[in-house]
Amino acid sequence: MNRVRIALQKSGRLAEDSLALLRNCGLHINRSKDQLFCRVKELPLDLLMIRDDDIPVFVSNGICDLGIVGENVFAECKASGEEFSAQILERLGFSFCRLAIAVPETSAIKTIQDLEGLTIATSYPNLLQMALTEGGVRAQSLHMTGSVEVAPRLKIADAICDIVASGATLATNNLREAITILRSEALVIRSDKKVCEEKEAVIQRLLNRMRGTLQAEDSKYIMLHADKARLEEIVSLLPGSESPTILPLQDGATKVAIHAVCREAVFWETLEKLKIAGASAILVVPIEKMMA
Ligand code: PRT
Ligand code: ZN
Repeated sequence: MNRVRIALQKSGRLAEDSLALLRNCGLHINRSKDQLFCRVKELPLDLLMIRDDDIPVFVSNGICDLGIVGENVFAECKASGEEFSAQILERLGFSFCRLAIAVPETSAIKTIQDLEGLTIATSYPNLLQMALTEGGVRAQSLHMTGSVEVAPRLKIADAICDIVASGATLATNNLREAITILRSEALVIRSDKKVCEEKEAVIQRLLNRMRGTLQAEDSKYIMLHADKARLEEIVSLLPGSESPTILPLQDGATKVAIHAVCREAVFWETLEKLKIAGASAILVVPIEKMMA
C-alpha cells in the first residue's frame, strides 16, 4: 500500500485546526461528521479520524505513518514505559496549553517538594510520576479520566495535575497554578517504521507544504516609501527581513520604494518607528504560501 495514512483527532479542540492546516496544504477534504476514514484526491494520502489519545499508539505501531496530536498526549504515551517508536516531525504553533500542578488558592504549596506525602488527581499519571521522581518526591497519584478539577473540593485529592490554557477552569474551581510540568502545542508525529521510497516522497511533500503554510502565517509582506538618505535606518527597523528590494519611484528624486518579507510579527510599534524615520505609504499584507 503506497498511500500515506495520517491520524487526526475526530472531534475536539485539535480537529478543526488540523483539518485547516491540511486544507492550506492544497488538500480538499470533504467528510461527514461520523466518517472515520477519508481519501484525499490531490496526494496519495488517507486520513484516519480517531480519539486523540489513540493517535500516538496508532503512529507508533505503524497503522498510521503520521499523526497530529497535542504534545501532552504524545509525551504521556511516551512516558508510559511501553515500547514506543514515534518521533516529533514538526511543531505546529496551535493548541497551546500546559500541563500543570494546581492547588487550592489558600494552599501554601509552591514547589514540587511541597507535594511530599500528598494526593494528586490527574489524567496524566506517567508525566506526573516523572516530575515527582525527578523532584525526589513521594506522593500518591489518583487517576481520573475527566473533571479532575473537582477533586480537591471533593476532598479526594490535595492537588491536581491537569491541562491549563486560559486558567479560567482553575479560577472557577478556586484553584491556582503552582508548578508547570510541560508546555504543549500541536505536533506532527511520525512513525519510526521505515516506509517505501514513494511513501517517503509523499511525506516530504506534505511536510514541505506544512512548513510553507506555517512560515507564511508568521510572515508579512511590507511595502513603503522612504527617503534615500534614511534607507539604512529604515531597513534596520524591518523585523526579520533579510534582503529587501529597493525600487525607484517614477517621480522620486529623493524617495524610493522598499519591499520586504518580514519573517516575524509586524507590530504597530514597528510601523510607528518607521513613520518617525520618515517612511510613508506603508502597507503590510499577509502572505499565503512560501517556499524557499
Ligand atoms: O475526544 P478526544 O479524546 O479526542 O478529545 P479530548 O477531550 O481528550 O481532548 P480535547 O479535544 O479537549 O483537547 C485536545 C488537545 O487540545 C489536548 O490534548 C491539548 O493538547 C489541547 N488543548 C488546548 C487543550 C486545551 N487547550 C484545554 N483548555 N486540552 C484541554 N483543555 C481543557 C483542560 O483539560 C481543562 O479542563 O480545558 C480546561 C482548561 O482550559 P482553561 O482555558 O480553562 O484553562
Ligand atoms: Zn482525549
